[in-house]
Amino acid sequence: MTPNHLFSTLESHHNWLITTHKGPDGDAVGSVVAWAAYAAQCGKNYLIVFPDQPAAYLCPFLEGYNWKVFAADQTYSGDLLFALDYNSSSRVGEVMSAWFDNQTLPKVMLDHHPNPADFVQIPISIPTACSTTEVIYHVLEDLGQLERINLAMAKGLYLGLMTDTGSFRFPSVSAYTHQMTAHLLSLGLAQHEIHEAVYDVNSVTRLQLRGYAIAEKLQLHPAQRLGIMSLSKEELKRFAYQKGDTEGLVNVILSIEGYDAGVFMMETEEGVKFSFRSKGQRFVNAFAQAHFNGGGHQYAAGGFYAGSLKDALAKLESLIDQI
Ligand SMILES: [Mn+2]
Repeated sequence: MTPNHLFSTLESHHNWLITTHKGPDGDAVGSVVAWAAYAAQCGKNYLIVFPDQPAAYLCPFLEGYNWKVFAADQTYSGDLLFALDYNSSSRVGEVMSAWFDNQTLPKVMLDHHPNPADFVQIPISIPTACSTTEVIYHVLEDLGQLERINLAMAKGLYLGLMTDTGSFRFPSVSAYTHQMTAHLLSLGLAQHEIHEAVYDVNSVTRLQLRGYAIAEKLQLHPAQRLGIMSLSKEELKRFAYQKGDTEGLVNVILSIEGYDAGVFMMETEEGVKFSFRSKGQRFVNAFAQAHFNGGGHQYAAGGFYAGSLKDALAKLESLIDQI
């Protein structure tokens, strides 16, 4: 499945630029960490370039790595460019995508989002993989490089697996996922430390924001088996919102008995950000794409509305039977 020329491309380039999508999540950070650690294992120089600052809880995973947040007035030199955990250059945001598209160096994508755009020379897309770190593992297996995986790589690979599968519970988890996990644990990986680093780092205001959203801001639509949660700029400010504070909050809706779809909406300076989640026979990516400039996976998609929270909510409510 992995193109033959990938190996020769990796061999013949020594300065790797590693990028991931805007608003990097656990899989994005896990992927770049695993790939950077692999670069180091192979004796390459590398630089990780993020479109924006990763959330605070993910920064400890980046300790000791060479990474920067993209700035339009800086130059980033390398001879091979990697796009990890995204399937179109638009996913790095307007400013960085202009830079990305202008680069003449060879580009490699490693990703698991469906329907990749044609934006790199070597696209490696495995939509059935539960995370991009699983794609990376697959590629290393195809290249006969599994023995190169060290503890540093294992940490990144596990971080992506754990976060993109809701701790190994989503339908995307396969026997292969668990075989990969078994290999990572056999290297001495302390998996409980990764769970604690991601899930046991709540601030009091973060918990209070989540409690408030559930208690006061959850609209239930039992006939549609759908819940909608929304937070305004003022509400976020009241609870000293920090990036990442609302991550996974939308999944709470899916945990309600009899509900199989959830929408979380958050007001920002630019407009309203949406997170759509579903399970079972219900899919949300087509809806997100058709109505809210978004897309993603069948069960997890994002979206955006350029306008007020009130208008975004009104639009969503008018379309409620189509979700
Ligand atoms: Mn992912």
